[in-house]
Amino acid sequence: MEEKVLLSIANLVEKGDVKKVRESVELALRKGFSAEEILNKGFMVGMNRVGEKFRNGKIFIPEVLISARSMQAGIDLLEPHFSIESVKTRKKLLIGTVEGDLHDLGKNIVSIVFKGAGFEVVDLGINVSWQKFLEEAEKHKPDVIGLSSLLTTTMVSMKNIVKKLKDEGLESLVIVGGAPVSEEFAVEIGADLFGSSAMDGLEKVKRALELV
Ligand code: B12
Repeated sequence: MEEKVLLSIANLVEKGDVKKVRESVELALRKGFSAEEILNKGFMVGMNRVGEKFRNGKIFIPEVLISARSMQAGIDLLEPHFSIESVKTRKKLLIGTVEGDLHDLGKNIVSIVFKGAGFEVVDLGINVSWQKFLEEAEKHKPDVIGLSSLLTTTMVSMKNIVKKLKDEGLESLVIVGGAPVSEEFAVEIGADLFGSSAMDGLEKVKRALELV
């Protein structure tokens, strides 16, 4: 029963009602639900339903965009609620969605979760080429580089970017994620880590950097 508010967030994301999504997120936070619960049991449930309807041809791109906009509005409200941890050494994450791919909600969540854990985050946005990743990595010298891909077609870009970064001999850890990406794929393309979610990615990075 107490989870009703999370179910209603899922329904509102599905409908794409920005105003009501914001109101319900605020209500859920007041009721004591964590940002992680709101994300996983609210937003993700709603967005997966949207993905399913889209795949079955029941809705089209404009509806998906409307839902995505309402979810982003909710994510913005969650940002201050991802716990701020004081990490002794301030580490840096460089992140972007790979070339050819315009999906950014997952990447945005990864960014705020890492910020919440005390990382400095440089977000390169969407559709980021290997040249841009390389140029920015040389400029910022990040401890970690995060790549996001939501399309099976852009997993090829991901593979190419990892290769270029590794060929260049950069010392940054490379972590990959996104719905079609798997642990096996990460190993196959030579990435150092795979995150099935923003939280999973954070845990793995913290362990690799010996922050825990
Ligand atoms: C929203 C959406 C869109 C929106 C994106 C808006 C935006 N601002 O992002 C719009 C309408 C633009 C869109 C467009 C398209 N889309 Co789309 N889209 C989706 C949808 C419904 C949701 C994706 C999403 O945001 N999920 C919520 C986020 C939070 O989840 P997530 O990204 O998976 O992220 C989590 C983890 O994966 C992980 N993660 C993600 N990245 C990273 C990175 C790192 C480093 C780490 C550690 C973790 C991590 O952490 C996150 C949470 O903790 C999915 C269906 C689905 N269920 O995934 C389809 C989907 C991805 N889209 C699809 C398709 C086909 C398209 C289009 C090609 C459609 C078309 N014909 O034009 C275009 C492609 C445009 C392009 N070039 O990119 C297909 C892909 C099929 C495939 N296997 O390739 C899907 C699966 C829909 C479907 N069922 O068919 N889409």
